[in-house]
Amino acid sequence: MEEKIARLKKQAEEVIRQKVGNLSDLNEIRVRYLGKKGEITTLLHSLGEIAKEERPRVGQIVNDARRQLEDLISEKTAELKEKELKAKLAKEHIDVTLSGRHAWRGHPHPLTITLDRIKTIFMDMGFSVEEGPEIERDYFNFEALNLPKDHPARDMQDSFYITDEILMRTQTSPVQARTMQAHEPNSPIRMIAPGRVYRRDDYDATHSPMFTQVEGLVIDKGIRFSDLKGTLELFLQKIFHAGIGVRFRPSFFPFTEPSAEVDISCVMCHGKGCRVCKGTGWLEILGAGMVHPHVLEMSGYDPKQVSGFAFGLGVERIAMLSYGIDDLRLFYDNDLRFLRQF
Ligand code: 2NM
Repeated sequence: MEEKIARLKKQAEEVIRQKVGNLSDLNEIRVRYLGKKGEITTLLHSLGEIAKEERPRVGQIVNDARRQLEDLISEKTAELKEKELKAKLAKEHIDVTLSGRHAWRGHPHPLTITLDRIKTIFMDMGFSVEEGPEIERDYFNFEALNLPKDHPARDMQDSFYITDEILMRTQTSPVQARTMQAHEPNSPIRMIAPGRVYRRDDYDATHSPMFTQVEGLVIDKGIRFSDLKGTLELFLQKIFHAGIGVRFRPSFFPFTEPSAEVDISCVMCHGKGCRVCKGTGWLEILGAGMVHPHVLEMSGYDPKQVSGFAFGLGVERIAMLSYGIDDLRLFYDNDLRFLRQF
């Protein structure tokens, strides 16, 4: 019995000292010798098999062996815990000298920047900013704007119809018609209507089936063509630069009479003639005119008492000329290499 105890103890001590490398192995050893069915525990239980006089002495030896093993296991546990902590700290160690990861900071899209600049210029001149639906009734999109039934824009080939009566708006002027009808007849209006418009078109460097427009409308007693000229000249000086050349050419729109197309001197060559202005020195930038009497009448205004001017421009075109962008698709493709430049 005594020999067996000494052998077991020696065996356990050797394994703990030399073989055990982690806490879970150590626990296995503890269970094997000191657990409920462990070898030392079993020895204690078998004390009944030896002579009565021998029991206290042998019991003492087994208990001593058990206590010493327990002490050794505690010691080894502390040692292993320390070792595991050190390994963990080494693995999770943070290099505080490493530069931090910066958060991505977003910014407005170049079209939004351009539209905001346009809005600010008109708001500074006392214009309100009005919005309306992109899915519009044929009546507001065409009828109320004096577009005849046989006008090419009304063709299925040129507009996105949803039903015979409903389509994607092809311009933002329906917002002007809606605003006039929402007003007391003949009350003054000074508004712009920015937003997306839709036309059946190819998608290439200069065409898109969706683009962004700003249309403007001013109605009051005694509004004249000179008000149109002054307002648009000031707008163009502010959106491009002071002193830019501006010229008005006669044109035609169903909703205005007289109508004009407005050019600026080429922003690339300053009027000398280049590829962008196709050698003319001028760039077409706006359409405008005095609101047609019939358009005023249809929305409840009396052309004998008030008059007005209106205009329309493309936001993409202004952004392209401001930033020197030569491909319209860059605005819609969401390539961060492009967008990060603004
Ligand atoms: C343009 C050119 C000329 C225009 C007309 C109207 C309204 F509602 F008053 F009739 N809104 N916008 C207009 C006039 C638009 O775009 C090139």
